[in-house]
Amino acid sequence: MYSQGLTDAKGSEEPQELLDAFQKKIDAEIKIEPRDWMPEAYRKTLIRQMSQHAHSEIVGQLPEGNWITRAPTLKRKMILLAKVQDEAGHGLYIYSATETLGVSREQLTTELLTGQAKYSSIFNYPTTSWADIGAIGWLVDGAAIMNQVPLCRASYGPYARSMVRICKEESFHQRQGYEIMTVLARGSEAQKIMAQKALNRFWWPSLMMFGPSDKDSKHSEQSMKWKIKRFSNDDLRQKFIDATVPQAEHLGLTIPDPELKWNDDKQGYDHGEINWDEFMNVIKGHGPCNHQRMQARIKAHEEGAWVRDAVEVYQANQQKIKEEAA
Ligand code: FAQ
Repeated sequence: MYSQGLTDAKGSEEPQELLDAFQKKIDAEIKIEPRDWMPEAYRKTLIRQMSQHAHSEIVGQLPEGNWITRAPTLKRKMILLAKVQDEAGHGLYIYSATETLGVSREQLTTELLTGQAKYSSIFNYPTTSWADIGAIGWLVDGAAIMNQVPLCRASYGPYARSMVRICKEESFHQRQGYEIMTVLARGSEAQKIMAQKALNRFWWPSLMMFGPSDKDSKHSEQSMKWKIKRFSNDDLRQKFIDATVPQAEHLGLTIPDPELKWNDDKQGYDHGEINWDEFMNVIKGHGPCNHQRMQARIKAHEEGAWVRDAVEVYQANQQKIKEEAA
Protein backbone atom coordinates (compact mmCIF):
# COMPACT_ATOMS: atom_id res chain seq x y z
CA MET A 1 0.00 0.00 0.00
CA TYR A 2 1.20 3.52 -0.76
CA SER A 3 1.98 5.77 2.14
CA GLN A 4 2.80 8.50 -0.42
CA GLY A 5 -0.94 8.40 -1.27
CA LEU A 6 -1.27 11.20 1.24
CA THR A 7 1.42 13.47 -0.13
CA ASP A 8 1.77 15.23 -3.47
CA ALA A 9 4.83 15.54 -5.75
CA LYS A 10 6.38 18.19 -3.48
CA GLY A 11 5.83 16.08 -0.39
CA SER A 12 2.99 18.18 1.00
CA GLU A 13 -0.17 16.53 2.22
CA GLU A 14 -2.98 15.91 -0.26
CA PRO A 15 -6.28 17.31 1.03
CA GLN A 16 -8.71 14.62 2.18
CA GLU A 17 -11.61 16.27 0.28
CA LEU A 18 -9.69 15.92 -2.98
CA LEU A 19 -8.77 12.32 -2.24
CA ASP A 20 -12.41 11.50 -1.39
CA ALA A 21 -13.74 13.24 -4.50
CA PHE A 22 -11.20 11.38 -6.61
CA GLN A 23 -12.24 7.98 -5.22
CA LYS A 24 -15.89 8.90 -5.73
CA LYS A 25 -15.20 9.56 -9.40
CA ILE A 26 -13.44 6.22 -9.72
CA ASP A 27 -16.31 4.42 -7.99
CA ALA A 28 -18.78 6.12 -10.34
CA GLU A 29 -16.75 4.82 -13.33
CA ILE A 30 -15.87 8.35 -14.50
CA LYS A 31 -12.63 8.29 -16.45
CA ILE A 32 -9.67 10.27 -15.12
CA GLU A 33 -8.17 12.50 -17.82
CA PRO A 34 -4.67 14.04 -17.98
CA ARG A 35 -5.69 17.49 -16.72
CA ASP A 36 -7.81 16.18 -13.86
CA TRP A 37 -6.50 16.28 -10.32
CA MET A 38 -5.13 12.90 -9.25
CA PRO A 39 -3.25 11.64 -6.20
CA GLU A 40 0.47 11.54 -6.74
CA ALA A 41 0.54 7.81 -5.96
CA TYR A 42 -2.08 7.13 -8.65
CA ARG A 43 0.05 9.00 -11.20
CA LYS A 44 3.17 7.09 -10.11
CA THR A 45 1.40 3.75 -10.25
CA LEU A 46 0.20 4.46 -13.77
CA ILE A 47 3.63 5.58 -14.93
CA ARG A 48 5.14 2.40 -13.47
CA GLN A 49 2.61 0.01 -14.99
CA MET A 50 2.18 1.78 -18.33
CA SER A 51 5.89 2.26 -18.94
CA GLN A 52 6.58 -1.36 -18.04
CA HIS A 53 3.85 -2.29 -20.48
CA ALA A 54 5.26 -0.07 -23.26
CA HIS A 55 8.78 -1.43 -22.69
CA SER A 56 7.38 -4.97 -22.92
CA GLU A 57 5.87 -4.24 -26.31
CA ILE A 58 9.18 -2.84 -27.56
CA VAL A 59 11.44 -5.58 -26.14
CA GLY A 60 8.75 -8.10 -27.13
CA GLN A 61 9.63 -7.56 -30.78
CA LEU A 62 12.99 -9.26 -30.30
CA PRO A 63 12.14 -12.95 -29.74
CA GLU A 64 9.88 -13.04 -32.81
CA GLY A 65 12.06 -10.65 -34.83
CA ASN A 66 14.66 -13.38 -34.55
CA TRP A 67 12.58 -15.51 -36.97
CA ILE A 68 11.67 -12.96 -39.65
CA THR A 69 14.58 -13.97 -41.87
CA ARG A 70 13.91 -17.66 -41.25
CA ALA A 71 10.12 -17.83 -41.66
CA PRO A 72 9.28 -20.96 -43.70
CA THR A 73 7.33 -19.20 -46.49
CA LEU A 74 6.93 -15.72 -47.95
CA LYS A 75 3.38 -15.57 -46.56
CA ARG A 76 4.55 -16.49 -43.06
CA LYS A 77 7.28 -13.88 -43.31
CA MET A 78 4.80 -11.14 -44.27
CA ILE A 79 2.47 -12.08 -41.41
CA LEU A 80 5.32 -12.13 -38.88
CA LEU A 81 6.67 -8.79 -40.12
CA ALA A 82 3.22 -7.24 -39.73
CA LYS A 83 2.84 -8.68 -36.23
CA VAL A 84 6.23 -7.44 -35.04
CA GLN A 85 5.46 -3.99 -36.47
CA ASP A 86 2.15 -4.02 -34.59
CA GLU A 87 4.06 -4.59 -31.34
CA ALA A 88 6.24 -1.55 -32.07
CA GLY A 89 3.04 0.46 -32.64
CA HIS A 90 1.61 -0.74 -29.33
CA GLY A 91 4.74 0.45 -27.57
CA LEU A 92 4.37 3.88 -29.18
CA TYR A 93 0.69 4.28 -28.25
CA ILE A 94 1.43 3.38 -24.65
CA TYR A 95 4.50 5.62 -24.44
CA SER A 96 2.32 8.49 -25.75
CA ALA A 97 -0.38 7.70 -23.19
CA THR A 98 2.28 7.63 -20.45
CA GLU A 99 3.61 11.04 -21.54
CA THR A 100 0.21 12.54 -20.69
CA LEU A 101 1.15 11.88 -17.04
CA GLY A 102 4.00 14.38 -17.24
CA VAL A 103 6.94 12.12 -17.95
CA SER A 104 9.02 12.29 -21.12
CA ARG A 105 9.62 9.48 -23.57
CA GLU A 106 13.34 10.17 -23.23
CA GLN A 107 13.19 9.59 -19.48
CA LEU A 108 11.25 6.35 -19.92
CA THR A 109 13.74 5.10 -22.51
CA THR A 110 16.65 5.95 -20.24
CA GLU A 111 15.03 3.97 -17.43
CA LEU A 112 14.68 0.94 -19.70
CA LEU A 113 18.20 1.12 -21.08
CA THR A 114 19.81 1.57 -17.66
CA GLY A 115 17.91 -1.39 -16.23
CA GLN A 116 15.86 0.68 -13.76
CA ALA A 117 12.55 -0.18 -15.41
CA LYS A 118 11.07 -3.64 -15.75
CA TYR A 119 9.55 -5.26 -18.82
CA SER A 120 7.62 -8.51 -19.02
CA SER A 121 9.54 -11.59 -17.89
CA ILE A 122 8.32 -13.58 -20.90
CA PHE A 123 10.57 -11.77 -23.37
CA ASN A 124 13.71 -13.05 -21.67
CA TYR A 125 13.21 -16.55 -23.07
CA PRO A 126 14.80 -17.66 -26.35
CA THR A 127 12.95 -18.70 -29.52
CA THR A 128 14.75 -21.82 -30.67
CA SER A 129 12.39 -23.21 -33.34
CA TRP A 130 9.72 -21.95 -35.76
CA ALA A 131 7.11 -23.57 -33.51
CA ASP A 132 8.06 -21.06 -30.80
CA ILE A 133 6.58 -18.36 -33.04
CA GLY A 134 3.30 -20.29 -33.03
CA ALA A 135 3.51 -20.79 -29.26
CA ILE A 136 4.19 -17.08 -28.66
CA GLY A 137 1.19 -15.99 -30.73
CA TRP A 138 -1.08 -18.57 -29.14
CA LEU A 139 0.08 -18.35 -25.51
CA VAL A 140 1.89 -15.04 -25.04
CA ASP A 141 -0.54 -12.95 -27.07
CA GLY A 142 -3.35 -15.06 -25.57
CA ALA A 143 -2.17 -14.17 -22.05
CA ALA A 144 -1.71 -10.54 -23.11
CA ILE A 145 -5.34 -10.36 -24.32
CA MET A 146 -6.64 -11.91 -21.10
CA ASN A 147 -4.79 -9.23 -19.14
CA GLN A 148 -5.47 -6.33 -21.51
CA VAL A 149 -9.18 -6.65 -22.29
CA PRO A 150 -10.01 -5.55 -18.71
CA LEU A 151 -7.48 -2.71 -19.14
CA CYS A 152 -9.80 -1.26 -21.83
CA ARG A 153 -11.90 -0.30 -18.77
CA ALA A 154 -8.98 1.08 -16.75
CA SER A 155 -9.86 4.28 -14.91
CA TYR A 156 -7.23 6.37 -16.70
CA GLY A 157 -8.72 7.48 -20.04
CA PRO A 158 -5.61 7.56 -22.27
CA TYR A 159 -4.49 4.08 -21.10
CA ALA A 160 -7.95 2.57 -21.51
CA ARG A 161 -8.40 4.04 -24.99
CA SER A 162 -4.96 2.89 -26.19
CA MET A 163 -5.91 -0.64 -25.14
CA VAL A 164 -8.94 -0.87 -27.43
CA ARG A 165 -7.00 -1.00 -30.68
CA ILE A 166 -4.17 -2.97 -29.10
CA CYS A 167 -6.58 -5.71 -28.05
CA LYS A 168 -8.01 -5.96 -31.55
CA GLU A 169 -4.52 -6.45 -32.95
CA GLU A 170 -3.52 -8.90 -30.20
CA SER A 171 -6.56 -10.94 -31.09
CA PHE A 172 -5.29 -11.32 -34.66
CA HIS A 173 -1.85 -12.20 -33.27
CA GLN A 174 -3.30 -14.92 -31.07
CA ARG A 175 -5.18 -16.46 -33.98
CA GLN A 176 -2.16 -16.46 -36.28
CA GLY A 177 -0.14 -18.20 -33.55
CA TYR A 178 -2.82 -20.81 -33.01
CA GLU A 179 -3.01 -21.38 -36.77
CA ILE A 180 0.75 -22.04 -36.91
CA MET A 181 0.34 -24.54 -34.07
CA THR A 182 -2.61 -26.19 -35.85
CA VAL A 183 -0.61 -26.71 -39.04
CA LEU A 184 2.34 -28.16 -37.09
CA ALA A 185 0.17 -30.34 -34.84
CA ARG A 186 -1.54 -31.83 -37.91
CA GLY A 187 1.72 -32.17 -39.84
CA SER A 188 4.44 -34.80 -39.79
CA GLU A 189 5.50 -36.54 -36.60
CA ALA A 190 8.57 -34.28 -36.45
CA GLN A 191 6.37 -31.16 -36.74
CA LYS A 192 4.06 -32.40 -33.99
CA ILE A 193 7.06 -32.97 -31.71
CA MET A 194 8.30 -29.47 -32.54
CA ALA A 195 4.90 -28.00 -31.56
CA GLN A 196 4.81 -30.00 -28.31
CA LYS A 197 8.32 -28.87 -27.37
CA ALA A 198 7.37 -25.24 -27.98
CA LEU A 199 4.33 -25.65 -25.74
CA ASN A 200 6.58 -27.23 -23.09
CA ARG A 201 8.96 -24.25 -23.27
CA PHE A 202 6.35 -21.48 -23.21
CA TRP A 203 3.60 -22.81 -20.92
CA TRP A 204 5.08 -21.95 -17.54
CA PRO A 205 6.67 -18.63 -18.56
CA SER A 206 3.26 -17.63 -20.02
CA LEU A 207 1.60 -18.27 -16.66
CA MET A 208 4.25 -16.08 -15.02
CA MET A 209 3.25 -13.15 -17.25
CA PHE A 210 0.26 -12.52 -14.96
CA GLY A 211 2.62 -11.56 -12.14
CA PRO A 212 3.18 -12.94 -8.63
CA SER A 213 0.42 -14.81 -6.83
CA ASP A 214 -2.14 -12.55 -5.14
CA LYS A 215 -0.62 -13.02 -1.71
CA ASP A 216 2.71 -11.65 -2.99
CA SER A 217 1.36 -8.94 -5.32
CA LYS A 218 2.22 -5.66 -3.63
CA HIS A 219 0.32 -3.35 -5.98
CA SER A 220 -2.88 -5.27 -6.75
CA GLU A 221 -5.03 -4.17 -3.82
CA GLN A 222 -4.54 -0.44 -4.40
CA SER A 223 -4.62 -0.76 -8.20
CA MET A 224 -7.95 -2.57 -7.98
CA LYS A 225 -9.34 0.08 -5.65
CA TRP A 226 -8.35 2.67 -8.24
CA LYS A 227 -9.82 0.46 -10.99
CA ILE A 228 -6.58 0.42 -12.92
CA LYS A 229 -6.69 -3.37 -12.55
CA ARG A 230 -10.11 -5.03 -12.64
CA PHE A 231 -9.01 -8.56 -11.76
CA SER A 232 -6.28 -9.97 -9.58
CA ASN A 233 -3.21 -11.70 -11.03
CA ASP A 234 -4.42 -15.15 -9.94
CA ASP A 235 -7.92 -14.62 -11.31
CA LEU A 236 -6.61 -13.68 -14.74
CA ARG A 237 -4.14 -16.58 -14.68
CA GLN A 238 -7.01 -18.96 -13.87
CA LYS A 239 -9.14 -17.58 -16.71
CA PHE A 240 -6.22 -18.05 -19.09
CA ILE A 241 -5.66 -21.66 -18.04
CA ASP A 242 -9.36 -22.48 -18.33
CA ALA A 243 -9.52 -20.99 -21.83
CA THR A 244 -6.28 -22.53 -23.06
CA VAL A 245 -6.50 -26.16 -21.92
CA PRO A 246 -9.33 -27.02 -24.36
CA GLN A 247 -7.36 -25.32 -27.14
CA ALA A 248 -4.38 -27.59 -26.40
CA GLU A 249 -6.69 -30.62 -26.39
CA HIS A 250 -8.05 -29.58 -29.77
CA LEU A 251 -4.48 -29.51 -31.10
CA GLY A 252 -3.79 -32.95 -29.59
CA LEU A 253 -0.97 -31.46 -27.50
CA THR A 254 -0.31 -32.01 -23.79
CA ILE A 255 0.00 -29.19 -21.27
CA PRO A 256 3.30 -29.87 -19.42
CA ASP A 257 1.70 -29.98 -15.97
CA PRO A 258 1.02 -33.44 -14.48
CA GLU A 259 -1.07 -31.83 -11.74
CA LEU A 260 -3.46 -30.11 -14.13
CA LYS A 261 -6.93 -31.39 -13.31
CA TRP A 262 -10.50 -30.18 -13.80
CA ASN A 263 -12.08 -29.16 -10.51
CA ASP A 264 -15.84 -29.49 -10.67
CA ASP A 265 -16.43 -27.44 -7.53
CA LYS A 266 -14.62 -24.35 -8.76
CA GLN A 267 -15.53 -25.01 -12.42
CA GLY A 268 -11.91 -24.46 -13.35
CA TYR A 269 -8.59 -26.30 -13.55
CA ASP A 270 -6.30 -26.92 -10.61
CA HIS A 271 -2.68 -26.60 -11.62
CA GLY A 272 0.81 -27.39 -10.36
CA GLU A 273 3.01 -24.95 -8.47
CA ILE A 274 4.61 -22.17 -10.53
CA ASN A 275 8.36 -21.89 -10.11
CA TRP A 276 8.42 -18.47 -8.43
CA ASP A 277 12.19 -18.65 -7.91
CA GLU A 278 12.60 -18.79 -11.67
CA PHE A 279 10.21 -15.83 -12.06
CA MET A 280 12.09 -13.72 -9.50
CA ASN A 281 15.38 -14.62 -11.12
CA VAL A 282 14.14 -13.47 -14.53
CA ILE A 283 12.68 -10.19 -13.29
CA LYS A 284 15.90 -9.45 -11.43
CA GLY A 285 17.73 -9.61 -14.76
CA HIS A 286 19.15 -13.14 -14.66
CA GLY A 287 16.88 -14.94 -17.14
CA PRO A 288 18.24 -16.78 -20.18
CA CYS A 289 18.15 -13.73 -22.51
CA ASN A 290 17.99 -10.60 -20.29
CA HIS A 291 21.51 -9.53 -21.20
CA GLN A 292 21.00 -10.18 -24.92
CA ARG A 293 17.69 -8.25 -24.96
CA MET A 294 19.18 -5.19 -23.25
CA GLN A 295 22.23 -5.23 -25.51
CA ALA A 296 19.95 -5.32 -28.57
CA ARG A 297 17.91 -2.34 -27.31
CA ILE A 298 21.02 -0.33 -26.40
CA LYS A 299 22.51 -0.99 -29.84
CA ALA A 300 19.26 0.04 -31.57
CA HIS A 301 19.14 3.22 -29.48
CA GLU A 302 22.75 4.12 -30.29
CA GLU A 303 22.29 3.41 -33.98
CA GLY A 304 19.16 5.57 -34.00
CA ALA A 305 21.00 8.62 -32.61
CA TRP A 306 21.31 10.20 -36.07
CA VAL A 307 17.50 10.15 -36.46
CA ARG A 308 17.02 11.99 -33.16
CA ASP A 309 19.75 14.47 -34.14
CA ALA A 310 18.11 15.02 -37.55
CA VAL A 311 14.73 15.67 -35.91
CA GLU A 312 16.30 18.25 -33.58
CA VAL A 313 17.99 20.07 -36.46
CA TYR A 314 14.76 19.97 -38.48
CA GLN A 315 12.77 21.40 -35.59
CA ALA A 316 15.34 24.17 -35.03
CA ASN A 317 15.23 25.05 -38.74
CA GLN A 318 11.43 25.15 -38.73
CA GLN A 319 11.51 27.44 -35.70
CA LYS A 320 14.02 29.73 -37.43
CA ILE A 321 11.85 29.91 -40.56
CA LYS A 322 8.82 30.76 -38.40
CA GLU A 323 10.73 33.50 -36.55
CA GLU A 324 12.06 35.00 -39.78
CA ALA A 325 8.55 35.08 -41.27
CA ALA A 326 7.09 36.79 -38.17
N1 FAQ B 1 7.37 -9.51 -15.64
O1 FAQ B 1 2.38 -6.11 -7.44
P1 FAQ B 1 2.47 -6.76 -8.75
C1 FAQ B 1 2.83 -7.76 -24.35
C2 FAQ B 1 6.57 -6.92 -11.29
S1 FAQ B 1 2.08 -8.30 -22.93
C3 FAQ B 1 8.14 -8.58 -15.06
O2 FAQ B 1 1.50 -7.85 -9.05
P2 FAQ B 1 1.22 -5.08 -10.76
C4 FAQ B 1 2.20 -8.12 -25.69
C5 FAQ B 1 5.70 -5.67 -11.11
O3 FAQ B 1 6.00 -4.70 -12.08
C6 FAQ B 1 3.22 -8.07 -21.59
N2 FAQ B 1 7.80 -7.94 -13.92
O4 FAQ B 1 2.43 -5.64 -9.89
C7 FAQ B 1 3.16 -8.75 -26.61
C8 FAQ B 1 6.11 -5.25 -9.73
O5 FAQ B 1 7.41 -4.67 -9.76
P3 FAQ B 1 7.73 -3.14 -9.28
C9 FAQ B 1 3.11 -6.73 -20.91
C10 FAQ B 1 6.61 -8.29 -13.37
O6 FAQ B 1 1.74 -4.01 -11.62
C11 FAQ B 1 2.97 -10.07 -26.99
C12 FAQ B 1 6.29 -6.57 -9.01
O7 FAQ B 1 6.55 -7.53 -10.01
N3 FAQ B 1 1.83 -6.51 -20.35
O8 FAQ B 1 3.81 -7.12 -24.19
C13 FAQ B 1 5.75 -9.24 -13.93
O9 FAQ B 1 0.04 -4.77 -9.91
C14 FAQ B 1 3.86 -10.69 -27.86
C15 FAQ B 1 5.08 -6.93 -8.16
O10 FAQ B 1 3.96 -7.32 -8.97
C16 FAQ B 1 1.63 -5.62 -19.37
O11 FAQ B 1 2.54 -5.00 -18.89
C17 FAQ B 1 6.18 -9.87 -15.12
N4 FAQ B 1 5.46 -10.82 -15.74
O12 FAQ B 1 0.78 -6.33 -11.68
C18 FAQ B 1 4.25 -8.06 -27.13
C19 FAQ B 1 0.19 -5.45 -18.93
N5 FAQ B 1 4.66 -9.36 -13.15
O13 FAQ B 1 7.19 -2.26 -10.38
C20 FAQ B 1 5.15 -8.69 -28.02
C21 FAQ B 1 0.00 -4.32 -17.96
C22 FAQ B 1 4.81 -8.51 -12.12
O14 FAQ B 1 7.03 -2.93 -7.98
C23 FAQ B 1 4.94 -10.02 -28.39
N6 FAQ B 1 0.52 -4.62 -16.67
N7 FAQ B 1 5.99 -7.87 -12.25
O15 FAQ B 1 9.22 -3.06 -9.20
C24 FAQ B 1 -0.19 -5.27 -15.69
O16 FAQ B 1 -1.32 -5.68 -15.89
C25 FAQ B 1 0.47 -5.42 -14.34
O17 FAQ B 1 1.53 -4.51 -14.27
C26 FAQ B 1 0.97 -6.87 -14.04
C27 FAQ B 1 1.66 -6.85 -12.67
C28 FAQ B 1 -0.21 -7.83 -14.00
C29 FAQ B 1 1.98 -7.32 -15.09
